[in-house]
Amino acid sequence: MQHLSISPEVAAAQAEGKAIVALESTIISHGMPYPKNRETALKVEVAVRDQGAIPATIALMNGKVKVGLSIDEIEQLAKAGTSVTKVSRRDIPFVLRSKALGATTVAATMLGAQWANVPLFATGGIGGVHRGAEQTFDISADLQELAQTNVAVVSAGVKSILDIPATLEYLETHGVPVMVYQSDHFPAFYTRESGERAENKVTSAQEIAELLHLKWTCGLQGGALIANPVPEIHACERTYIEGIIDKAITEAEQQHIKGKALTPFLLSRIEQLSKGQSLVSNIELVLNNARLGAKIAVALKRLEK
Ligand code: PSU
Ligand code: MN
Repeated sequence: MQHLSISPEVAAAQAEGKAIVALESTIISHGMPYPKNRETALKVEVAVRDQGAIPATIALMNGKVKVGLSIDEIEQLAKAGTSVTKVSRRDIPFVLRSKALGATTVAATMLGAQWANVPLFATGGIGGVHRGAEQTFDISADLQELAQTNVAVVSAGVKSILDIPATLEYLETHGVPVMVYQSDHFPAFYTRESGERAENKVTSAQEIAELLHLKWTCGLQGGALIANPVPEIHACERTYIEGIIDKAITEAEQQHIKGKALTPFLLSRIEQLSKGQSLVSNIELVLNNARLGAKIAVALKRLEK
């Protein structure tokens, strides 16, 4: 891909056969407030390194898809916040042409990772089928990307700003493997349970890597979703956070917020309404996902060799 710019560190890691973990940038610009977003993005990179892998945060800059950002570039994204363009698959050509700063969603980060031959990506939460999608048709492009791009995504499940059963049905229809790490319950981001059961429980990073390797050596196109429940001590109380999510959704409806603005609106309202309590869970689950992601990336590299 001629519009790709791989950082020297990531390029060296590739040449040496080291494991790499892709990381998204919309979570920095639109997912958390400054300066917690900057602090978290940098901590996530350290968590990946501690497990023996190299972090590759992805964003659009100066007409390139950049894989591997410097501390200054992360700072720039964190400070600019929601003034940065949120880039999903459809937005890539526009932002490359304008050379604007673009923060990649799960979908666009998966594409950047695939172009750079990085099969593993860790984040907080993915987009999915929104509640009321039977009326609005609001289904995140992240799900379609999981169906077609060969990158596995580690997330803490799906926030209940979304219709979780419908999201799981969509993934099933599109042949996306969903595995839940060390739990019988599909997690709902802030909480370890969503009411949906885990159809495929996995117990180790090695097992996950073997499943991914099998999928791809069979020539099965597309990604996989690895759901990693938030650690118990950092989980939110379910009825409390559900109440806040319902309130945020009602406000979004009243203010006619839709399209690409909806998810960032809900994320920031949940954070405000919970007086920062949800942010603590959010940060901890992202770090937890980075650690698991790095372990899987290391195990995958070993299988490839
Ligand atoms: N969900 C979260 N945190 C996030 C996002 C979703 O819990 O930061 C971001 C991700 O970048 C995801 C995007 O890919 O929102 C989905 O946006 P949309 O629903 O507009 O597709
Ligand atoms: Mn949408």
